Amino acid sequence: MDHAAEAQRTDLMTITRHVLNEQGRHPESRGDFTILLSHIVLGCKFVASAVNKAGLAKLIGLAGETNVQGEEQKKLDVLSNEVFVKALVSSGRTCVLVSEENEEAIFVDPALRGKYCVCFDPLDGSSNIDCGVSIGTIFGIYMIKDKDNVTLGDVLQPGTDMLAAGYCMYGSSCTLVLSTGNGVNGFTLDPSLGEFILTHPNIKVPKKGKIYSVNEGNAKNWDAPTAKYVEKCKFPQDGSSPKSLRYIGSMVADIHRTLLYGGIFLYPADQKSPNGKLRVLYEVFPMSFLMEQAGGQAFTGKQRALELAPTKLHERSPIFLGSYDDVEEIKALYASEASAV
Ligand code: AFP
Repeated sequence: MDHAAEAQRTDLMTITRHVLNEQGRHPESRGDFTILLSHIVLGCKFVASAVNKAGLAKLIGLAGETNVQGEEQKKLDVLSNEVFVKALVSSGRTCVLVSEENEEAIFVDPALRGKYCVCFDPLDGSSNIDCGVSIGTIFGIYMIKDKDNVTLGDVLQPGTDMLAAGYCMYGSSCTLVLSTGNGVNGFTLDPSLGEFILTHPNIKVPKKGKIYSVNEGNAKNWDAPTAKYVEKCKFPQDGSSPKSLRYIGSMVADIHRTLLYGGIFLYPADQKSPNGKLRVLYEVFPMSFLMEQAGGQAFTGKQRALELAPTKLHERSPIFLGSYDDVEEIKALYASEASAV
C-alpha cells in the first residue's frame, strides 16, 4: 500500500481549513473572514444543488421579471440572489452588498453589520441555464473604510483595494476558485461529504496560451487593435501556429478554462457598446484579481483593469485578461494605436 498517497487521501484540506490556515498570516485576525466565507460557501452549495435539480424542479424558465440590465430574469437567478443576500446578511459580517440583480446597493441593518462589503453576480451566464451549460457565481470582497460613516464609496473602491475574490462554477463538477491575495486555489465540491476540497493548489496561468476566447459575432463593430489582435491569433506572421478559438459565453467557464489552460479572454468595447458588456464590480474586478494572482494580466484597452475607479454600481468596462504574454500583445497594439494619433 502506498502510505503517503493514502495519508493524502485521508488528510482532506477543506476550504474552511485552508482559510483558517491563511488566517495564521494575520495574527490580528479574529476569524470574521472565515465566517463570511463559510456563508458564501453555503450559498454556493445551495445554488449548486438547485442547478443540479433545475430541470426536475421546474426552476428553469422565465420568472416574469427583468433585472436592472433589462435582461430576462430566470427563476434560478431570483432564487440564487435571495439565497446569497440572506446568507451574507445573516453572517453578521457584511455591511454593504451589491448584486447584479439589484439596482440599488443593500445596506445591511446596523444591528447585523460587520466590516466587509461584497459585490457579486449570483448566477452569471444565465442565458446558458436552459441548455445545461456551465454557469457560476462571482464575488469580490472589500473592507469598509469607516464603520461610523458607511457610504456607496465603500463599494466603489478600485479593484486594487479588493481583499479577496472568487467564483464558483456549476458545471460537470462544482468548483470554487478563491484568492485572498496570496495566490489562487481551486476547491471541488465532494457531494458525498458536502465539502469543498482543495484540488487545484496554487493555480498559475501559463505564461502564454494557445487559445483565444471572444464573441466573434461582434467583429464588425470592433476597434482596430482588437481586430488586429484576433487576426494575429488566426493568421500569425511569426511562424507560430494559429490559436484555437473557444467561447462558451459564460464568463466563469471561459475564465476557468483560461486560468487552467492559458490563453486570453476578450470582451472588448465596440461601436455598439463603447464600454463593453461586462460589469466592473462583480465581473471585471474579481476575475482580474484572480488572473493577476495567478500570474496573468487584466487590461481594459487603456489601463490595468484593477486600477479602474468605478463611479456607478453597474458600470461596465472592456476587458482583456489571461496569460501574461498574450495580454502584453494586445497592450502593445493599443499602445501603438495611441502613439499613432
Ligand atoms: P448572461 O448572464 O446574460 O448569459 O451574460 C453572460 C455574460 O455576462 C458573461 O458571463 C459572458 O462572458 C458574456 O455575458 C457573454 O456575452 P455575449 O453573449 O455578448 O457573448
